Order: sequence, then C-alpha cells, then structure tokens
Amino acid sequence: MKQAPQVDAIVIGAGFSGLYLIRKLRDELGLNVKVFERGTGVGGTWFWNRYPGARCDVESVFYSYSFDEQLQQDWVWTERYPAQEEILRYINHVADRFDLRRSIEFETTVVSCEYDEDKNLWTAETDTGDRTSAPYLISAVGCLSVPLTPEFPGLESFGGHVYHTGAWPTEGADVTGLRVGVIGTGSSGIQVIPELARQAAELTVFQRTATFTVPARNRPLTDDERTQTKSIYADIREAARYSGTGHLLDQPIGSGQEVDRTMAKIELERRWWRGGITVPATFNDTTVNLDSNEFISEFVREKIRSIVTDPEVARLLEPHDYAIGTKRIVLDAGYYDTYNRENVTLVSTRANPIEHFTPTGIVVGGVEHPLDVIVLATGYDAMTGALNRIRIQGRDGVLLREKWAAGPTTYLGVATHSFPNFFTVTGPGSPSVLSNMIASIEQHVEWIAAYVDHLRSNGIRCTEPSANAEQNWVEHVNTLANATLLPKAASWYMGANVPGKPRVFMPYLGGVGTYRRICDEVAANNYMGFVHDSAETTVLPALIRTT
Ligand code: FAD
Ligand code: N01
Repeated sequence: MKQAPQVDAIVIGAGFSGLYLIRKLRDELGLNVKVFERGTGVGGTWFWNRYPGARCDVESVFYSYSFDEQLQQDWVWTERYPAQEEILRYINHVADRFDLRRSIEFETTVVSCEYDEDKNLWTAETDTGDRTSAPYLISAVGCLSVPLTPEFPGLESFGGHVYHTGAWPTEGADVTGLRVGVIGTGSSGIQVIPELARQAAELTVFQRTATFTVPARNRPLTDDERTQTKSIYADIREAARYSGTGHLLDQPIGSGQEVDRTMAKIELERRWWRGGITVPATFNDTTVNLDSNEFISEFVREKIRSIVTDPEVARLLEPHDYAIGTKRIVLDAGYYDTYNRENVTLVSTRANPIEHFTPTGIVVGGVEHPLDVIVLATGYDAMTGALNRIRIQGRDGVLLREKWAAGPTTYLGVATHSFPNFFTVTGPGSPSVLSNMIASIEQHVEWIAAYVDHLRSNGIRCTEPSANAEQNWVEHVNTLANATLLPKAASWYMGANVPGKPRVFMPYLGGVGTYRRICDEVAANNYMGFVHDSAETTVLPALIRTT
C-alpha cells in the first residue's frame, strides 16, 4: 500500500477544541497539524445546532476563549447568554484572526485510526479513502456531536419534513402556518418549543419525561457591564480556572439541612428572578441529600403550577422522575408560558409511548396527531458516541470501542491505556460536560500541548497511561459519583438515553479547579501515571490522596 503522507499531529474535529489545538500545536510548538472535520465549516456544536432558540447557558463573558487577551478585549458580546448565531460568528472570527482554516480539511470524516507500534505512527483513514500518518493523534470530536434518532416505527413513511435539532438545515426551516410536532423536552426541546410555538399554526409537544427548567432571563449587556468585565478580564478568567465549574456563579448559601428554610425560600426567589443555572446550587447538598433536594425541586414545581393555567397540563409538566440537578439543569425563555398558548398541545408519552409514525403524523394511545413537520429533540450519544463511531485500534490490535464496551476507562479523561500518543480533549473521566466547556477545553488543550512539547524535548517517542494509573482514576471518578444522587437519574451522563449503552457515570465530579491541580501535579511529577517508552513513572497513590 502507498505510504500515507506524514504530519506531526492529526486532530479530529474543528469546534472550539480543534481550533485551539491548531493554535497551540501549530503556531506555538511549530508542529505540522492536520485537522479533519465532517462539517463544511468550523464551530462544531454551534455549526450543527442552528435550530430556532439555540443559545448557550453559560454567560458570554465566560463562554469564550481566554488564551488571547487582545481577542477578549476586542470581541463585543451583545447578550448575557449568546445565541448560536453570535457564537458561530465569534468562532469564525477566531478562525480568520489566527488563520486556522488552512490546517483543516472540511467535509471529511475520519473513519479509522490505527497505531503502528514499530513505526510509532497513527494512520487515520477518512471517508474519502485518504490516509494520513502522524506520531500524535488528538480527538476533538466533541461530547455532544452524534445526534440520536430513536427507531420510531414508520419514521421513514412520514410525508413531511423531519429535522433533528443537532443537524438543523443550514438554510433554516420555515414552519410558518404549519402543524409541527416536537419529540423531546431536554435542553434542545425546551429551547426550540417556545420559538416554534410562535411560528407554527399548531404545535404538539410529545413529552416522555418532564424536565426541571429555570428562567435564563437573557438580556442585552450594557456598555458599563462590558467595560467592567474587560477591565479585570484576566483576573476573572484566573478565578474561573480554579472554580468548581469553570465560570463564576452564585455560591450555595449552606446545607439544606442547616439553613433556615424561610431564608432559603427568599434566596431561591432571588435566583429565580435573576435567572441562570444556580437555583439547584442554592444548597451545597442538593445533589447528595434527598430532603434538601426535594425542597428545591418542590420550589420549581410550585413555579410551574403558578405559571401554567391548565392544572392538568401543569401536573404533566411537573418533574417527578429524578431529583433536580441530577440531570443537566435547563435554562429557558418562557418555556412554561408557552403551554398557555391556544396553539400548543402537550401529549404525555409516559404511560402511552409513541406507537408509530404514519405518512401524516404520529400515533399515541391509538390517536393520530396530524403533522406537517416533526422536530426530533431527542439528544445525543454523548461522551463516547463520536469516538466509538471511529475504528480506533491501538497497541496489540486493541480496539477502543471493544475496550470501552462496558463503559469508558481513561486516565484523567485525557488518555487511555494501550493507545500510545493518543489524547482526548474533554474525554470521559474529565469535568467536561459538568463545566463551562470552554474553560475545560482550554485546560486540556494547554495540558496536552505542554505534554507533547515535553515528550519531544526529552526524546520520548511514546507515552500511554499505565493500566494501574487508569484503574485508580476510574475508581476515583466512580467513588465521587457514587457519593451523590447523580447516578440514580436516567441521564445521558450515565449513557441511559442510548439503548444498550452501559450505565456508567462518565464525567468527573470533583470540580474544574481540583481537576486542574491534579493535572498540574501529574505534569510536575514527570507525568506520573504515564509510561514513557515502556518505563512506568507511576507514583499514583500520592496523586489520589491529594484529590
Ligand atoms: P464540538 O463542538 O462537538 O465539535 C466536534 C467536531 O468534531 C464537530 O464539528 C464534528 O463534526 C467533528 N467530528 C466528530 N467526529 C468526527 C469524525 N469522525 N471525523 C471528522 N469530524 C468529526 N457547553 C457549555 O459549556 N455551555 C453551553 O451552554 C452549551 N450549550 C450547548 C448546546 C448544545 C445544543 C449542545 C449540543 C452542546 C452544548 N454545550 C455547551 C456543549 C458543547 O458541545 C461544548 O461547549 C463545545 O462547543 C464543544 O466543543 P468541541 O470542539 O469539543 O466539540
Ligand atoms: O437531549 P436530552 P438535548 N421517545 O438527551 C426524549 C446540551 N444542550 O439535545 O428524558 C420519546 O437532554 C428524552 O426523553 P427522556 C446540554 O448539555 C445545551 O435536549 O429520555 N422521547 C428527552 O426529553 C444537554 O443536556 C443547551 O424520557 C424520547 C429528549 O428526548 C445536552 O446538550 C441546549 C425518546 C432528549 O433530551 C443534550 O440535550 C441544547 C424516545 N424514543 C443542548 N428518545 C443549552 O441550553 C429521547 N427522547 C446550553
């Protein structure tokens, strides 16, 4: 077979992660970097999710790169929570500003990556049949980049348009005057439903599980706010890096078992009216103590009853299947008010699941709901989906998807045993989806780049975590999760939304700041836990003790 062209590093994905990798590896370390991206443009999540209402739930001040002071001084965010269009404009600006596009091959999907131990090279093969080799392979494939379409009987027979929120048409979708059905009431459904209700003639929402959502209270930023942020931007960013979530938020007022409940109610009201994700975090034990949790859960249910005028609809919208904060909390813009509109109908599919699609609609409980357009807000094969769709073969013929068949195992969420010189940005076992992801992406990219620099400067050909280090980390991640209520919820954090996927809590719950310190300690101790050219450097017990 013809020799594949060789570069220094192969990167898969051109979202926030892939773009920053180009900047670090190419422009700072001088590596020849080749990025493959399935889409026609940069932006990842924000390239694909163009559905009406798509918006970030992290404030724009934080949901942006911090690596370049001039960039953060120059860019003008217009709103508290940026909309998809503004984020996509920002990321395109970054790509142009740093001339990143020339390292990216668009409309190209990586289908397999194979490691050759003798040559110490990874070879990536794409859907065009082209092959490229490099000593380093870096995944920037995203945690939420594989949209899920459930196998609804008769789906293909439906005569109207079917759109998934995670693969929204670039040219948009006009539903004016049409009968629209939305399946799914997670973050995507809750964002798209109020927008579609305003455009469609009739909107029917098919809800299987009611979701806890709180108001975003998005608004334009004022000039004064922007000036204030920019005057101390570096300090704000530094504080965020060592915070629990990668952005600065209202802190808990104490334990729900100790705080006076009247004071707690006042604080919950304040947070509800200020907007943002911190309602569940009013107590520091919301995710570990059921009684504390129930107080906050009931506060939100009471709000639903006060907003939704039809008591039966309000009852269906009240979440009772999981404790608040054990699935990702959702931020909305008038979600519950939407159900007071004449043209909106809520269909619960809890007792009567969706039976089948027909050419003209959806049948539930023997009743057909006539529709012109169906929107699937049915979520993602999260955290492992994009990696497992690539045939990644490491040392001794080990396949990643087989190694991870019972759930992903990694060291620090950034590397995995038997896969030398392979790094995963925001991989399972790191804070990733439990944080402001831009902060976590920057931390990982910077750590990986520093490690690659270390390896090259010290003549180390290859590295991988030891089996022992990986096992310890996995146990640590599980111990943290099992001390909370989070594994009890049927969430995508647990893989519970994908039929047949193992139920394993995938992200690291210890917090962004703690995690950063651990990674820094690993690096400072000659990358303890990794095996360099077959020589183990592990001093792992010390590491776990400090966490
Ligand atoms: P992505 O943006 O997912 O980019 C990965 C890229 O890799 C994609 O473009 C994909 O096409 C490409 N790719 C994958 N596999 C292959 C392959 N085999 N070959 C070639 N290319 C491939 N996070 C937050 O912190 N706050 C938020 O408010 C927030 N809102 C979100 C809203 C939505 C609708 C979704 C889906 C996610 C949201 N997230 C949010 C998470 C979001 O994914 C991250 O914040 C961030 O954008 C991830 O960047 P990334 O570059 O790591 O991955
Ligand atoms: O996906 P989800 P999402 N029959 O998995 C339903 C980020 N995000 O795209 O709960 C009927 O949360 C499913 O029902 P159930 C954020 O991290 C952020 O909304 O399984 N229904 C559920 O209601 C988020 O957590 C923003 O019973 C079916 C819905 O589909 C993550 O992306 C915006 C079904 C899926 O909800 C994923 O959110 C958007 C079936 N067969 C996304 N299968 C921000 O605001 C699934 N469902 C920042």
